[in-house]
Amino acid sequence: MSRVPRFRISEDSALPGAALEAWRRDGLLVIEGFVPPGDCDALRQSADQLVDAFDPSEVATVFSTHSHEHAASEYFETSGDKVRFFFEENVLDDRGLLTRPKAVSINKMGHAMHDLVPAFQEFSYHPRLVALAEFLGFDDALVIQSMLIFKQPGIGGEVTWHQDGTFLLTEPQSVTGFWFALEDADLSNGCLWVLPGEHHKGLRQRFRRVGGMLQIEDLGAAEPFDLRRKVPLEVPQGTLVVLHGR
Ligand SMILES: O=C(O)CCC(=O)C(=O)O
Repeated sequence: MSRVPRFRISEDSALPGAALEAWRRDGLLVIEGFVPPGDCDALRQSADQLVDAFDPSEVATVFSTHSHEHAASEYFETSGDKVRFFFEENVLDDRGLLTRPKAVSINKMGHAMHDLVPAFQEFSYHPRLVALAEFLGFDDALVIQSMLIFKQPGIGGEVTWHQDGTFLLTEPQSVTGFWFALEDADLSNGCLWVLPGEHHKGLRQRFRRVGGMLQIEDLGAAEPFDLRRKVPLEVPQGTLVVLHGR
């Protein structure tokens, strides 16, 4: 198993040159201690308040007027400028009603907390992130989507191997993921797994609308993921993992 290097920012938000080399070589950059514990906790507290205020019957209304597949697709597709809640598989019945308490049914929240919720806005546009985007050489970086991923105990589908560029395709391909550990993440609670260097092989799939429905389309050329090199990324709270879109 290859070892993924870890870095820390200095007090003035700087990183060593070796971090840039790692980013280019591996297509990922692990920065421990990037977010102070208090900022992680504040974000989780804000998320808890959003969950408390969320009325799951809003989802049932969407689901009651469409087929399940159509409703799920529309609910997802129109969430880019909203704060919506997405459930784990098999927690909604045929009418879109929850079969267990909402707080332990949510898979993720998305996709515009960075523009709509003050604590997320402060977190997402923090000067240390601006400094990092400059360090990585991003030109005119924009925050286009935010997600908070819950890892519910005892329930939940696997997040399969993917490239974020499949879902957020731009010309030229430029999407970059900033994944923050809001609590310690390890093998027992659903840490990330990564394939260092795999981004050199190009984008494999694209998410697009076919016949009114979103589908995955193979882009052809690229070879399959080399899963022999997969690495679990166990990281402490406050770690940032920057992920190349390919
Ligand atoms: O489940 C996770 O933490 C990773 C999610 C992810 O890879 C993604 O949303 O693109």
